[in-house]
Amino acid sequence: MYSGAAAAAGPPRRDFISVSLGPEEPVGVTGYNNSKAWRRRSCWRKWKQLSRLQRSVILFLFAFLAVCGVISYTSMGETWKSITNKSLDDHRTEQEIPSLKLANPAVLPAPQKADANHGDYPELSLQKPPRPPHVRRGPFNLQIKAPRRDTRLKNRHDTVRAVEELVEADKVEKTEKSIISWRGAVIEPDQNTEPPSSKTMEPEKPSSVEAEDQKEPVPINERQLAVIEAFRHAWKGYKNFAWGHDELKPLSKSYSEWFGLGLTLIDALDTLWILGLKEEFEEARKWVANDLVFDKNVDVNLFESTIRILGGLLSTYHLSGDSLFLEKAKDIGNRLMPAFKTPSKIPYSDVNIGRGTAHPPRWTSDSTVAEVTSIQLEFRELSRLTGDEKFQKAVDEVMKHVHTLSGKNDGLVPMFINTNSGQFTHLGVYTLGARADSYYEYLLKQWIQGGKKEHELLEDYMRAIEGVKKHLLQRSEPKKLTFVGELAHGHFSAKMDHLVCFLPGTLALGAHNGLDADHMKLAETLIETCYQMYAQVETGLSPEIVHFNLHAQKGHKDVEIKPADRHNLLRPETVESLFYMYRFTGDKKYQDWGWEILQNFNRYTRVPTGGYTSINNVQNPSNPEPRDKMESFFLGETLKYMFLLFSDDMDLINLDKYIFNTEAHPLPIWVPA
Ligand code: DMJ
Repeated sequence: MYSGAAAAAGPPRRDFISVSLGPEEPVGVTGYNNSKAWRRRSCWRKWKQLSRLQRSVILFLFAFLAVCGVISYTSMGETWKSITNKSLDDHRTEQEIPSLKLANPAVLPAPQKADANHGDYPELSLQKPPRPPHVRRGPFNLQIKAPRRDTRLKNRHDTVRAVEELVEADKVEKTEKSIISWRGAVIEPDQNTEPPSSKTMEPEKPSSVEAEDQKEPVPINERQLAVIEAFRHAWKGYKNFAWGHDELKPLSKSYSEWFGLGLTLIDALDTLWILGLKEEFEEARKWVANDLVFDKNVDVNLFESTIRILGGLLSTYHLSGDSLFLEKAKDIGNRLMPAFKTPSKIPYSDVNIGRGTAHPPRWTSDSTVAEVTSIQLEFRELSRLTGDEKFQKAVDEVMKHVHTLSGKNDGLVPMFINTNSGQFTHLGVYTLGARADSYYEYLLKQWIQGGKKEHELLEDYMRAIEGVKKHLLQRSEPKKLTFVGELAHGHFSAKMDHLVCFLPGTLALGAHNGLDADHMKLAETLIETCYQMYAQVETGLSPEIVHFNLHAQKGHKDVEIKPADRHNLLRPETVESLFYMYRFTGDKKYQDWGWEILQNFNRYTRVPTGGYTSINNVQNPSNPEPRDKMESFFLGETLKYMFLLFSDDMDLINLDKYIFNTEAHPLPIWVPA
């Protein structure tokens, strides 16, 4: 290019040309000599041939170019540095996120990251070294950091959700730093709305457990030993044939899966602890530590996994002080949160804990009222322990919403609620049995858990008990047993599920906490009825559902059983209520009734090779028709309540310090009564 310019120019410029580029003679005429020495000599000769003016011009041009070069180098350098910083920041931010994830896997909403979006983060390489802190430059980072997160998120399927996750993660991180104090299982009245201390993340024993440890231990009595023996027998079957699976099938010596999460093992953890089965507890703990993985592409029922898994892990954390269980609780808690992403905020029944998606059952967009209103104790406690209010907020919102709904009948609620509209559906049917039962239980228990301050809960509870008295109570013939029936579009039905037998215990608990004394009276009459549901049956075991006789008929007992209802699933409700009744009255007849029931479980449901089984026919002692399934609540609830019922230690799980969730997992009361 410079050669062409020279051809058109006058003499000075011609000189310039010959100096800068051209060889002295055309290649091939004199031969090509490209040695360094030749080139040096040739250049020097040329330089010497130039006039002084020419040399000065050339030197001046060189100097000028040099100055320009220095200036542009400096400004390029800044730009380059900023680019370099930006890229280093990218790496740091990318690393920050996985490292948050590693440090606190549970507080990040892990499900979406787990598998679905793995491929969305190719840039999140842990191998890229982070920029050392001293290289950081405030303004650059401030400008770059926020968009950086957007860039990281841009490939995600659900950007909104991803942003929420990051905000949540940041919130958790900040809250954990700002937390100040933690006093174990019980917090001070004025602290109960404050975020808990970051110490809660450490394996510190809750103070209430320490206090109990300091007392003289009350010796275990014979009936308790019988419970321990029964538990060991059940555990033997589970361990031999179903270890790490959901439920034991004791007859076929195999197992069944529901969620594939070791349901029986988790449900049984705190029972192992309370019964003092240390070796078995350690073994189970090891399984939780090494094998319990929630990052699974599996649909779980929100309610069942909350009461059994989240509840079981939280209570075991409180009893043992072992932070492993809190970490696992946080993990499952986070994975269940997508259930609340519905138009009405009434949660869906099912959540895929691996994918982070939730949905209602295939045939309806309704959820069950009991299910959406009986997850509160667990999520509220999870918020208190983690300092992350999102869990409590989600479940409190459900209660507040249900509080305002129309469609109740004197405080009694229908059985279904729509996740789109947030309204009750299938109006006009009222029961305290399946699909509504624990709504009433959790009204009272949340009120107690929170230090008896949440008046709407108490209001709803009191109104509902009045509704029960007004619409559902009747007396049977011939024994005049008071029972709780059902109401369908104005028609009373004398049908009572065994599930309703939670009610005497709940009423007694309310009375113990200062509610009407006539609640205790009602509890006493109802527990008698529940006992009769066992005593009047051939095997001494209650069926799933009974129908009471309203009119005396010769040769008929109070209790009638329909063929479809005569199964027994090893349910706990009556034993649970017996435990409360004994605790609050000290009347040993309740222990004796429980003892009868345990013996009948041993007689008709015990499988010699290990485990207990639900049965199909409580009316046939010679063939109760074993079903080949041991439900997880037999270990989680039934045997636990038996052990506590028989205990001479009235403080063993003190009812002024603990509130049992609906799966018998004790959680601390936030303010001691
Ligand atoms: C348990 O899972 C809980 O007690 C629940 O509230 C009702 N059903 C079973 C036990 O019967």
